[in-house]
Amino acid sequence: MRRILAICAIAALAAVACIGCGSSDKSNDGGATKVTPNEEQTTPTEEVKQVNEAALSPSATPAPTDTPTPAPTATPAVDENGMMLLCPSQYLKKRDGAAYGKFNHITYYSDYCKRDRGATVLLPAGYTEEKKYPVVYLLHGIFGDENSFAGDANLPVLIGNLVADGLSEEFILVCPAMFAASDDTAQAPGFSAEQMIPYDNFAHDLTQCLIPYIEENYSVIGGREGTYIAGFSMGGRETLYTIITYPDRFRAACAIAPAPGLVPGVDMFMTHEGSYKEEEVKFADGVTIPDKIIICCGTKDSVVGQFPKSYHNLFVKNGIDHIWYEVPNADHDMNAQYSGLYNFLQFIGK
Ligand code: FER
Repeated sequence: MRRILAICAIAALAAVACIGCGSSDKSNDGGATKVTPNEEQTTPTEEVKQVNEAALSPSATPAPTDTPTPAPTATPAVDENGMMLLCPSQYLKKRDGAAYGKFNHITYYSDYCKRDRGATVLLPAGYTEEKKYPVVYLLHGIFGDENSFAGDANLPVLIGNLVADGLSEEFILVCPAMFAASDDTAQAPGFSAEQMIPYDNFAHDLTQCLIPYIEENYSVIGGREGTYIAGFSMGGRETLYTIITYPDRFRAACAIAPAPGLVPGVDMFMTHEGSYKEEEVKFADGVTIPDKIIICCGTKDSVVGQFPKSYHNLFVKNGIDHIWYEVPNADHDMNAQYSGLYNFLQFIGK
């Protein structure tokens, strides 16, 4: 209920600000606020397929004219860094010969928050204690929780298909609840400076409590070598915050449509004090840092707008090596989310 109210609050704020003049739906999407321009709502899979196909196929052949017309051009499928701009729609469909895992809910004691906290875990379909697996921590959007990604039936399908095709190694996916409230911080998510603190604090809960719990209770490679982090929107922002704060703990990172607030800024939701000053967003000399960092965002993101691009510009300015790309025609939606994950999950073990 709290989640629905919170989503309504985002939609209302967006409407007041006159952006995304259409319906808003945040279900089943890892916390994504999906703003659909005045059109019938479709299932995520249909929506992804339609947008993917529109973006990938050449435009219809124009009627013949007297003057020669240039050949129609398709949106490039892959960029210069090897990023597939859209997740191919067949990766979101179940197929024979691939195995798909199921999410389980777990509880761990957070010594940081001094309370039990939840997470969901997606083990590889053939999980066995005889192997040691990498772990990907996947962070949800604002107002989400540990069940946000677990409610997305496409996610195990995408992962199973990537593994079946040998594009990803088998890995354990852990989806935490990010809002790491402790007694001295805000107790509910929202758009105020005070309510940003528990989100940022998750970096400490993750590194001090959740990662050790997972390493103790599952058969994992562990350490920096076997630990990856990614997130969507608020989860993208906290992915960036976490790797700036704990650069030597993660092998690779991916921030999909990262929300504002890592550094000072103002948007339609709030004034962001900034978790870091711009000049602090850098890695100290000699520190081990993630091998790969992706920042990506839809070209039509009506919620976080140009903030992801501004992070890209800041990373360039501060000399942080990373990959930046934009997802053609994607809003703050599943197309952006699956595109980022499709590319990022192929880094696992490489
Ligand atoms: C904001 C804009 C968007 C913000 C958070 C978001 C904390 C997050 C959106 C999401 O997670 O979908 O200004 O501030």
